[in-house]
Amino acid sequence: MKVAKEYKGLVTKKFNEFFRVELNLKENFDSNKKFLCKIRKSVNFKNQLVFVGDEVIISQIDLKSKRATIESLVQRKNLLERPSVANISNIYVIFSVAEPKLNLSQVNRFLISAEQLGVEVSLVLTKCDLIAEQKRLFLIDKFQKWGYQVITLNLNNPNNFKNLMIELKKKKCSIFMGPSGVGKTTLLNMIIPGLDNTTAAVSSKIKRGKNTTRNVELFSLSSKSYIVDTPGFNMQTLEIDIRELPNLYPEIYKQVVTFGINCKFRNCQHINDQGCKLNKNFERYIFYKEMIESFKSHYYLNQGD
Ligand SMILES: Nc1nc2c(ncn2[C@@H]2O[C@H](COP(=O)(O)OP(=O)(O)O)[C@@H](O)[C@H]2O)c(=O)[nH]1
Ligand SMILES: [Mg+2]
Ligand SMILES: [Zn+2]
Repeated sequence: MKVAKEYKGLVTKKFNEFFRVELNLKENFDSNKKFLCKIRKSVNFKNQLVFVGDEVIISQIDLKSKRATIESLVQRKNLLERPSVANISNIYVIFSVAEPKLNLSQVNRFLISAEQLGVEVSLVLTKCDLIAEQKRLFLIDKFQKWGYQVITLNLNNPNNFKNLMIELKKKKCSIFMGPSGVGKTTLLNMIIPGLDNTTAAVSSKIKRGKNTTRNVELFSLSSKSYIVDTPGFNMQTLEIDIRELPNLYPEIYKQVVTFGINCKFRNCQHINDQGCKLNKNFERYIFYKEMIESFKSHYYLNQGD
């Protein structure tokens, strides 16, 4: 039984030349929402150019065999690399407040890396059961001043987790990003019951192979909300155009966009005081300045040869 119409669907999994495409419609054929698809041969884009998270137009929907054909790719909003996922709406940068110890410079680099995608970035602090309440409040305040929404989690207090779930269900497509050991897998297992990814403490050797070879996949949290299940998403390579760096710090771009500060030079790097209007009285300025200076020394070195 084939359906004549074309529908827009979401690629939630990719295996070689096959794609799992989910439809999200009122007339979604009830349980027949997921289809195994191949790209139409005559179409001028290749398998490698369609990623999990992409929206595609499918046709030749066969309700019985649950097969369909991908006709075209809808223009994507963004594309993350390693893992390749299209159309992310939210990045949650995850760090533990202890074990491993919080490293501010590392948090800074992850946040900058996340900002490069140009989507909403939030910070999640795990393992708050390991610190005093006062310290937790101190950290929330610190990172709010960095310009971020901060969500704190404590495995012993399920209420915190409930709030995160409510938030995730409002977002289109979220991904967790953070160094290893901070609790990303633990969190995903709580969010997607039955997923049973291997956490570090349990696994190490036995199941590591299985964990690292798993393909990236989207899991549905509500009718319009997905989370990326990825075993090994750390940090994008920091290949930043130096001129872009001010746009990756909320403390800076808010001054420019919201308050309209107007430095003397249009491409002001906010390093020298000459004609610079940026209020540099914020904690991360030192990280910013270091990064600009390291870019510069790199640039001059290359110019020298
Ligand atoms: N005390 C405490 N331990 C946690 C919490 N979340 C995760 N862990 C532990 O941290 C370790 C690493 O977690 P895992 O999810 O594998 O981290 P990942 O490397 O980021 O995926 C495991 O032993 C977890 O049980 C938490 O909120 N509190
Ligand atoms: Mg993990
Ligand atoms: Zn300036």
